[in-house]
Amino acid sequence: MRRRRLLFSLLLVAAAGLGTAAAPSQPAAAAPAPLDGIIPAPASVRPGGDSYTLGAGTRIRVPGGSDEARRIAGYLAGMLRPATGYGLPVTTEDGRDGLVLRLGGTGTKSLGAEGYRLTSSGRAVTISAGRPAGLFHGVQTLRQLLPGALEKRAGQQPGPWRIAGGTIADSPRYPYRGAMLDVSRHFFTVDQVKRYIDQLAMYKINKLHLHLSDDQGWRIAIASWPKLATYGGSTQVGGGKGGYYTKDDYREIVRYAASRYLTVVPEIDMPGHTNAALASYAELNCNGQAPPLYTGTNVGFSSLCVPKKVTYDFIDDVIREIAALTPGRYLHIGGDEAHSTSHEDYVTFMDKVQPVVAKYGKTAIGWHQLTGAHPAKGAVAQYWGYDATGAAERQQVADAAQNGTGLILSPADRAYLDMKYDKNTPLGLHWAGYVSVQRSYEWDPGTYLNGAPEDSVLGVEAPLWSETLSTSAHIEYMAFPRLPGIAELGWSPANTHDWPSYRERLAAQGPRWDALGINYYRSPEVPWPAK
Ligand code: TNX
Repeated sequence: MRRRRLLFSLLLVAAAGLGTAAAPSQPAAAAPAPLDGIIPAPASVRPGGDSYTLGAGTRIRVPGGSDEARRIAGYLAGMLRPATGYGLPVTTEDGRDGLVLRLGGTGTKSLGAEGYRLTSSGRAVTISAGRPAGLFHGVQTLRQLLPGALEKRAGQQPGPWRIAGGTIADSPRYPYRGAMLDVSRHFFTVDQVKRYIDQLAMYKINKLHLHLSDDQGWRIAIASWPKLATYGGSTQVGGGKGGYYTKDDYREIVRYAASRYLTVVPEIDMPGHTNAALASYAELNCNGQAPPLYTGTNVGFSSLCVPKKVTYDFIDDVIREIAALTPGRYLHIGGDEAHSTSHEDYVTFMDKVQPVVAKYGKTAIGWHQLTGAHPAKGAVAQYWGYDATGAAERQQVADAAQNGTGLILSPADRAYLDMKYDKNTPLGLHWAGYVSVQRSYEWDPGTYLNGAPEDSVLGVEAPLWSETLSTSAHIEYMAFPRLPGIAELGWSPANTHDWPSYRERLAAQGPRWDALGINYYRSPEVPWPAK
């Protein structure tokens, strides 16, 4: 049904294209975008009735007007005004026309913490939700239903600004839909992180996992151990000057993410991946000697000193200070590639560190190696294995899931945005193989890990490791167009999964990304419209 509808609208567009062959400057955008043409695919779509057209008289109504709903209305207005050129005043007056944002009210409870309903007719487009996050996600849907030229910031664009008639009722498949940014291998500024947050929000991603420490750099100020940031953060891969977030910088990231309904998940990776900390404080080393700072890309050579008491004083301070900056429930403790820590030490270490996370009121997430130790009650494991991962390792993760450990799925040969698309990709790595756009999309989080109960899966995450990436253009080239696919796997019901229609929907994002200045990879797998 969905496919037939999409095909039909494509035929319409194609027919419109033929009809205007004599006048190529005429935009072929006569029909508004179909309601099921967005990413992530909505849970349910009922098209029909007249479309709505934004006009000079359109008002944005926030009846009842909680502060948060008003703020979202302001965000929507700010998004629509530049390209439409319309005033779009925001009012708390109720009414049956315009763009209406309704928070609470009848029938919205069933939409859950993040769901929304969007109803469009000739008179109004109404977005209803039980919670502000749902309103915000509904606004992202509305945005995608309008032409990509909406995103241009070079003055008024021609329009028309039409939204197809019908109803969307939508809520996510999974509560955890994350993206990780490695700010350690290369440092990214607050503004660069905000730019990525805005891009993630378009696709209803709700977690930003920041990989804040690694061998090459410690990126967050810790008052009780100041040299971590000032010395441990003073370089990066390749020997550049690195950087770190002051606590105010970090609060600003957390605040900005929250304004886009993303929660920040901070990660301090340990006991391995800790050279920057070991270089900053000699006493953290078993031999009492600080190693030099590291600017290469090897992994697995560093370890905190498991038997020393000072190690746990250090961890207590770091986790206390970071927990205090973290409104979300999760705190990620890494735990991957601890190749310089004996298994026995690793288990001892995790037994000691997980209670510290709980003591400061947070839930620990670890890379899935944590399942080889004793995951604490309520702990979450992030699976980053791939097709070549051995059966025993997979089984260990599945067994932990059966015992109550929640899972976040980030299979490296599907969800790792730092993997090259193919052998010609100028950036990225390929230890897990090449990850084409189709490959990154074609898997089901619900059935991916054999033996793991379906309800153990909290969601998905797309990590972006930055050994080879140092600019926003680099981030975007690797994330786009694969990130929206992972976002869709996290949001959309399994029965919407369909590569042939997905690639058409993805292609339709191209003009929007062009307008936003996103440096995406024009993969030949996707039928992009000509520029
Ligand atoms: C493996 S994935 C790592 C990272 C690297 C990444 C590069 C994981 C938990 N550890 O240290 O940056 O591969 O793709």
